[in-house]
Amino acid sequence: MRVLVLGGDGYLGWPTALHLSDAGHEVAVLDNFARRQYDHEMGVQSLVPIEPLQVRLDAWAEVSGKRLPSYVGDLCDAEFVNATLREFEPDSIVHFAEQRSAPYSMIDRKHAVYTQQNNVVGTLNLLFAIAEINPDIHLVKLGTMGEYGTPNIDIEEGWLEVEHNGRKDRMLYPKKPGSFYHLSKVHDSHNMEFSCRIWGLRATDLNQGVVYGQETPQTARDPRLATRFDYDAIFGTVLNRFVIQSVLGHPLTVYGAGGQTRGMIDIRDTAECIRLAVENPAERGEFRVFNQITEWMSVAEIAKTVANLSPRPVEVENLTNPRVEEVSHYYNVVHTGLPALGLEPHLLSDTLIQSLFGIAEEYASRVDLAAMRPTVQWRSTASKMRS
Ligand code: NAD
Ligand code: USQ
Repeated sequence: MRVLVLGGDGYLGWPTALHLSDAGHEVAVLDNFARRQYDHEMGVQSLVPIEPLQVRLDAWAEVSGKRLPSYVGDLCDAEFVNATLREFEPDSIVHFAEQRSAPYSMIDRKHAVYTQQNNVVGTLNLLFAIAEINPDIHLVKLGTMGEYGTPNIDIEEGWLEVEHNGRKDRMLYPKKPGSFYHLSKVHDSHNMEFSCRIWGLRATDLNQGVVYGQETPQTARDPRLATRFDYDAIFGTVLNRFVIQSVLGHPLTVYGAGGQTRGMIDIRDTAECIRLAVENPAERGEFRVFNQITEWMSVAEIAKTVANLSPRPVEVENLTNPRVEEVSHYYNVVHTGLPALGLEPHLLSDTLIQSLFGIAEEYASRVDLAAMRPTVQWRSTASKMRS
């Protein structure tokens, strides 16, 4: 199949593009390098050095014999999106290309508006381009488990059978997201469902949990193929941060008591889930939702697991939670769709955590410890408007 990977220079988009290429698909990548800009803006960098996109593409051509075409531009530029679809003629589009940090979206009004504009407008441009150029294209879009929040009932895969006043209907599962970023994904999901229902498009929305890990079989083939590994309080995700903190002897920064529970997934499974979704497309008119997680853990459990395996003694520091979130709650998620297509998960293992310790040790000198402490307070996003 011809697969266009949007956000193909990012943490997940790059290894997924290589995984799809390795599986025999004709892959192209698109990116506007916004993620590299956020590093400059925040004064941080990936723990593992990453090469410019062209160097990565040359390296992949050397090791695999396959040269992936690249398209550099912004999804918010509708003409660029249309021209890319006309030129590459994809069968499937994998959409990773959004601003994906919850804390970044909660810095202030400017960052909240940027996040929603970038994510919602980019996805809308894409939906219009697909409808106009080839409605048969299958859109595989990265959503997030955080769209649901932490409701006091089981989380179904996207849809809920509702009985109200004696009548029944199948509705989109109600959403209770926890940041302006997570809200942008809710808006995307509604726009996608609308486009499938009204225009007959086909889309798969992958509500993914927190990703951990840094290496895939493809990125391990050459150091120039490495993907990013973020540890800072804005872009670093919880398990990756705890691994790096433990290697540096920094206390593990558990927000609050750590009772908040999140769905998790290994980066290798992310790439495999995308392959499965691409190779088993949704029907025309279908808005299909999968919950892309393999297990769930509380933040306190993640800290304990990392601390127990750490090469040196570690402390856990229970910081005042900078976010507003349920810290003790019910959590039970249906996630049967992707295993039904053949996913065989890599559950969190001692071996994986130990391999991450090795990566963190190797690049520990690149860490700026000041970037480890959370600086964005959920409750003060709005009050900054008054200052
Ligand atoms: P990332 O920031 O590393 O990658 C996103 C890429 O998209 C970046 O390279 C960025 O430059 C590009 N991009 C952003 N806006 C763009 C635009 N308007 N036009 C073109 N390119 C643009 O993020 P990631 O961690 O790889 O996440 C990828 C996707 O997966 C995101 O949509 C995110 O919400 C979702 N997701 C990530 C995680 C996680 O733990 N990392 C978990 C669940 C869902
Ligand atoms: N947390 C800590 N200490 C830390 C960092 C985080 O206790 O040092 C806690 C947070 O309070 C939160 C949980 O860990 O309860 C997860 O935080 P995170 O920063 O790892 O993940 P999150 O902000 O939810 O966002 C990440 C990705 C995002 C994706 C989401 C999946 O950045 O793109 O959508 O995971 S989900 O959480 O399922 O919505």
